[in-house]
Amino acid sequence: MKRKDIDYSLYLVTARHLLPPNKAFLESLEEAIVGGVTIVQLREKDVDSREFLEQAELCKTVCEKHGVSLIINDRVDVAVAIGADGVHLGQTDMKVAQARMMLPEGSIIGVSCNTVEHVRAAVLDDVDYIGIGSIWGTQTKKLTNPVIGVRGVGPMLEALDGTNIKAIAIGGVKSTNLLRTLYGAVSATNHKLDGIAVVSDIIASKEPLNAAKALKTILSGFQSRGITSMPTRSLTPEILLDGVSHLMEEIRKKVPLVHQITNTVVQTQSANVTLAIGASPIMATEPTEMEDLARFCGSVLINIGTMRADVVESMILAGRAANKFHKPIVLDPVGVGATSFRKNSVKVLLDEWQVGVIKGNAGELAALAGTSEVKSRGVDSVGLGFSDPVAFVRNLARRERCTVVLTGSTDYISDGVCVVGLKNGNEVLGKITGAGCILGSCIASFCAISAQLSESSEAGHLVQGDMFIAAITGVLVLTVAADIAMEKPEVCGPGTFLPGLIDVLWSLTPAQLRGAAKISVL
Ligand code: TPS
Repeated sequence: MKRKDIDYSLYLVTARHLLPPNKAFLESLEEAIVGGVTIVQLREKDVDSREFLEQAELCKTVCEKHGVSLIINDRVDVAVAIGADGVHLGQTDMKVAQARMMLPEGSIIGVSCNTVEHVRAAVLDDVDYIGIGSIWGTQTKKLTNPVIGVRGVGPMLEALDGTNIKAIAIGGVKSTNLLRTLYGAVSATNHKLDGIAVVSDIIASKEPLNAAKALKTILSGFQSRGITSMPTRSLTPEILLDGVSHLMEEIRKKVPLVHQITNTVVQTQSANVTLAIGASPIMATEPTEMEDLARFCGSVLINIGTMRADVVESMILAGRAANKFHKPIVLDPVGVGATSFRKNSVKVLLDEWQVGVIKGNAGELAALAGTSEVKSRGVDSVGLGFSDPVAFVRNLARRERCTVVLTGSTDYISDGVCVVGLKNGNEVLGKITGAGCILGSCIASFCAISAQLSESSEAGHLVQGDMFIAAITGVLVLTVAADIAMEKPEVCGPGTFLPGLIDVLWSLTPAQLRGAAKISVL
C-alpha cells in the first residue's frame, strides 16, 4: 500500500487488558474492523518479545483479511519481523531516523505529540502522521504530559500547514464527545484532523462493532457537512437587517424556551427581558434536570457572574446536553479576568463544550484570549480597549469557532469571517446593574429561535442555527430599545429606565428597529 492511500479516519489502538470478560481479542478486533475501523495499532505493554510477536502475527492475519493497515507500537523490531505496515513511536521511544533505517522502504512512521515543539520536530523528521494527545482525560494511559484540550489542538495542526503529514487526535475520545472533538480541533488556518484514535471506547465495549459504527457515523456525518470550513459571506446591512427582522417576527410566533444559568443579582430582570422580546425563560441550576431541559429548550445561556464551584457541574452538564441536542450555548464570561477561579472555570467550560456565541466586554474578552492589551477593574473594563477590535473579534471567533460579541460604545460582532459594528445603545445602560447580563439573555433568545428555524438536524451539525445573525439581533434589539426608551418622557434616569426599556422591548417592531439601527459591515 502506498503511503498516501492510508485512511486514518478511525484509528484503533489495542489494549488486551481492557477487553470485557469473555471477549476474545481477535474477535473484538475483527468486529471493530467490520464496524468501520480503518487502521489498527497493536499496543502491548509489559509483554515479552515472543508474546508480542505472536499477537502481532495474529493481528496481521485479521487486518490483511479486511485490507486495513497494521501499525506496531514502539517495537520496530516486531514491525520488521512480521512485516507490519509501520510503527508508532512515543516521545521516549526510538528516534524516527533510527526507526527509518531499520524499516523497509515505504513503511509508515507515526509519532505521539503533546506540544507544538513535538509537532515541529515531527515535521523535520518527515513522519507520516502524528497522534495529538491526550485531548481529554483518559484512564487508559498514565499521562506524563498535560491534557491538551480540544481547543489546544489548533496550534498543533497549524504547525502542519504546508506539509503532507496527517493528524489524528487521541485520548479520551468517545462517541459522546467526538463531534465536539472534531468541531473544536481545527486550526485558525482551517487545518482539520485526518482522523481520531481510540482505545477504550471500542476495546472495552461488549459490542465493538456497534461502538466503531457509532464513531464512524459521527465521523462521516461531520465530513459530509463540511462544517469546519469557514462560511464565506458577502453581507450588506440590508441583508443582515432582513435576517434580524425575520428572527424578531418568528420569536413572537414560536416563543422558544431559553434555559438560563445566570447571575443571581439580575435573574428577575433577565427573565423579564426574555419575556418582553417574545421568548420564555427557564432559570434552573439543578444538575439532574440539565439534560431534560436541553431536550426542550431552544438554547442555553451560561453566565458566570455569580458563579460558585457547585454550579460549575450544572454548567458543564447543561452545555454538554445542549451540544448533544444541537442547541446553541451562549457564554457570558462575566469578570473572567478578575479571579483565577473564573479563569479556570471558563477554560474548563470551553474545553468541555462547543459554544455558539461568546459575549463580553473588552476586559473579559482580552482575559479570555490571554492578551494584556486591555485592563479590567472587577467585572468592568477600563481604558481604551483594543487597538484593532475588528481583527481581535475575528481572530477570537476563529480560534473558538463561534460567534464573538465584543461590547462597548461600538459593539463588534464576528463569526470568524465577517465583522459588523453596531453603534446603538445608550450610556444609561451602563448605569443599571446587569445590562450585559440582559444582553446575554437577548442573544440566547434569538439563538434559540434561529436554531429552531434551522432545518439542518443532521448529526454533523453541532451548533444549529445562524449564530451570527442571532447575536446581531440580540444586540440590536436591546440597544435600539435602550435608545427609544431614553426618548420617552417618563424615563428620567436609571430607575425609570429599566421599566421603560422592558416596555419598549415588548412592543418593538422590526420596522422601528430598521429605522434606528446603526449597523455597518467592517
Ligand atoms: C496514534 N496515547 C496517547 S493517549 C493514549 C495513548 C495510547 C490512550 C488513549 O486511550 N497516538 C497514537 N497512538 C498512541 N499509542 C498514542 C498516541 C499514545 P483512550 O482512547 O481509552 O482514552
